[in-house]
Amino acid sequence: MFAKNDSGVWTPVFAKYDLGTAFAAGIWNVGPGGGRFAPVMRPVLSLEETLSELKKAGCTHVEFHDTEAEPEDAEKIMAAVNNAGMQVWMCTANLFKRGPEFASGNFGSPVAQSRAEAVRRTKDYIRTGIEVFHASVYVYWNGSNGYGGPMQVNYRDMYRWTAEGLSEVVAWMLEEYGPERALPIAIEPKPNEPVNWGAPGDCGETLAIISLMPQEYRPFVGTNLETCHAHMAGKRFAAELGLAAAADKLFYVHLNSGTGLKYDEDLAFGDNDFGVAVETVYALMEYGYSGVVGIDVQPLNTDTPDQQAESVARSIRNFRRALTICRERVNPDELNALRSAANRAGLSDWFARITSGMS
Ligand code: GCO
Ligand code: MN
Repeated sequence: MFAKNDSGVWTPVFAKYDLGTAFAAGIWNVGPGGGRFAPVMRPVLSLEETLSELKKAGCTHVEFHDTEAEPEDAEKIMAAVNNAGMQVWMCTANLFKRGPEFASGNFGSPVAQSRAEAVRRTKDYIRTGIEVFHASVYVYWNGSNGYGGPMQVNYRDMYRWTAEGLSEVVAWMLEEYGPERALPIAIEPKPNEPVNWGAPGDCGETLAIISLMPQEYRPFVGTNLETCHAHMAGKRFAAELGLAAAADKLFYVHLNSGTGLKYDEDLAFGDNDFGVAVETVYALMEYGYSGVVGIDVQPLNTDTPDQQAESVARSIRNFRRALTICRERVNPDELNALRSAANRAGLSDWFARITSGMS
């Protein structure tokens, strides 16, 4: 949903929530586990059981890929969401693991048919998001978009095609629904996995792609930044949030954590580096983020059948722990005085003090 701001620019209008009171997670955040390096550890849950687990973990909203909630099943699935006393916050077309058509990428693929199919599926699921889920945001995660080695793509064309695909989707959405009913589109960058080099790989590349779109379409596209993806790109997550906020493109977030320049570990928010959680929550406060907070995590391999949603629950508990620290221990005047004096020694000591609770 969009409304014109005082300068006459279309601006996304999100439902407002007190920070820490509204959380969303994709139904893929719980599950049996298993894969190349781990056995199946937990039973497969029904949709109703998954919704119940996510709600017990603290979620008020839920997210779907079209591969988990096909358009033709959406009405039935929405009834289950309503029965669970939840709402859909985000929906997203699976442009990475549906079939061979997206093996070489999606909007920016060198294969014309893949680009066309990415546009078609995205339009289809935006329609479902608006008409059935009454979602608040649509996420385009780059997924397989990118390249795996030298000379596989014309890099200039890959970026231009990605912008063109998004522009075609926005043009259709505005024609079909008008700005008042249009879904904000949040691009979720990731530097690699499943593809060797993902495009866009970080917030800066995301904003660059938006800048390649015709001016009239740019207001309808922003970012959905994910903690672990930022770490994989060698970025500080709060700095990525700051860049998105500087461009008024902080549409949504996916919080989790990882242990450094590795792979997408999808650990619970606050795991391994609680200081990142504190800085992230403070950044969201500083930038006035007031939408639902997205969680995008996986169960730990060691999580037992009754810990299906424990990573989601711990993420929410850690978010609230960090929020309490930010609200009760951070004195903004003290912080800003340390910043404006570039007293980095003082800031490091201050950060240890507020996160440890020790003097
Ligand atoms: C990942 C991504 C996904 C996306 C999801 C919705 O690394 O797998 O984070 O979980 O967030 O496809 O956009
Ligand atoms: Mn994600």
